[in-house]
Amino acid sequence: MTHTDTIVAAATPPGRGGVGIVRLSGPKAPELAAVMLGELPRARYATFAPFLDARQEPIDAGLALFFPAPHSYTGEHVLELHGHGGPLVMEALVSRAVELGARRAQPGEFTQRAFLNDKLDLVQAEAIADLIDAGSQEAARAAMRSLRGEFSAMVRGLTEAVIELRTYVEAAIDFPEEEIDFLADRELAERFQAVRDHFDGVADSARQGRLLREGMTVVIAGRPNAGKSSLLNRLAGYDAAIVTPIAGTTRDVVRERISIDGMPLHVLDTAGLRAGGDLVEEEGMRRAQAEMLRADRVLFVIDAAQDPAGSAFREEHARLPAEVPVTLVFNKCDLAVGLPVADTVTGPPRITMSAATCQGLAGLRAHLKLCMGYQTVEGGAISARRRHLDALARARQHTEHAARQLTEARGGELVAEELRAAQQALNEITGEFTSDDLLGRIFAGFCIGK
Ligand SMILES: Nc1nc2c(ncn2[C@@H]2O[C@H](COP(=O)(O)OP(=O)(O)O)[C@@H](O)[C@H]2O)c(=O)[nH]1
Ligand SMILES: [Mg+2]
Repeated sequence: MTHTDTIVAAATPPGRGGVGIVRLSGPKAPELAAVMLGELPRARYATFAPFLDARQEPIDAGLALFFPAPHSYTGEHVLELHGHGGPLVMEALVSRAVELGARRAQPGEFTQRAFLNDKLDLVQAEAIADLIDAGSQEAARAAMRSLRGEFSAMVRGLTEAVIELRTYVEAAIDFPEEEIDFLADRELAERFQAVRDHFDGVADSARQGRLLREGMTVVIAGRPNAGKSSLLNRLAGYDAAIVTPIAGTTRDVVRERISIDGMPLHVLDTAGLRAGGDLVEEEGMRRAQAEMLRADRVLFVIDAAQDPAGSAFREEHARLPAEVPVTLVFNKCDLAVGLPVADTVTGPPRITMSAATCQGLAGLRAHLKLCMGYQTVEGGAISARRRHLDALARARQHTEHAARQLTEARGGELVAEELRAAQQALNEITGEFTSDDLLGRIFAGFCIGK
């Protein structure tokens, strides 16, 4: 895949810095280098040169690096100009390149070209964005593993297992007189089971990888004064939200991004749920409801001293989104000593704690990790996205359909067809099979200049 146009962008973030880098990629890069630098620098050597404007005046002077195709990040001719990191210098260099026939790059366009030129697969391209966006050390390390190809290798291994199964079935179709016996073979059932187990292993890693990247969102809800904002502050480790003994203090949604052992946690504190608030509080409650719909979990905080039976939850239950899981947090246990906190075996899980003394806080953190299935992975996690999980789930479903065709209909053709579909879904992950639409969506999430 060759592009006819040459793209340019600042590769370093906007703002001031010691060094700023402008990058060009495409067929015109050598020609532009010759004009802007006076001559084409030696390939892959750092060459000190003036960066010239149209009147041959230096815009800046710095290091020029030329990477001839195909041995570059994008696989095309690439020129890097390392100048002084000021926004005006960077813009002047980009404008000069545009004057000379380059085009300003779209977000992620350099990496998209690298993908289209087979420099990396789609999972690796996504890992680059994940590395740049990583919110914790663990997430950065996981992105690096995906970038090195560990996740791609897992997906390819799984794809090969599916192909092997498919070949086995297709061999049977070629010999129709033996097909029926063959499809009833125990060996085939065992092979199906092995592929299923393989799916489970890869999906497990991918789930952890997605958690590391995206984390979970929890909404703190409950009656006014139950200690919701105090809980947010304890989880955040500083006073993010205003806490007072006055009911109705929190009116807007307060958001904090924290991490539990590397798992990003988005915590949202909301206005207390009660009847008879003023207009602002009403709006706050409406927003709280909207946030709960999008959450992975609701922490319903109860004042254990005032309401040891948790009747607030029973009263509000119907107004909480039915599909979002809830944890009941019995707060203020420091005041509730001796009070029996009503215990039920059924219903949502319960945590007893005190935002004042921090008693039970570690238990709540462990509980949040547990209910998202987050674990610190031995040997290291990889980074993954929802897109990967969806494709894995689809591939798995096709494999299950194939297994059902086998046991119920004994139709070899249909088994093979489903396995083909499974293989195609897996190919979407690494990008062997993609639509322009999907590529557009993936690379639009990158920063400009990457
Ligand atoms: N003793 C005690 N007081 C608490 C605890 N949590 C919160 N409070 C107090 O309860 C009042 C209401 O807390 P706040 O976090 O604003 O509740 P919210 O309305 O649910 O956000 C404040 O005076 C807090 O200091 C707790 O665990 N123990
Ligand atoms: Mg509050």
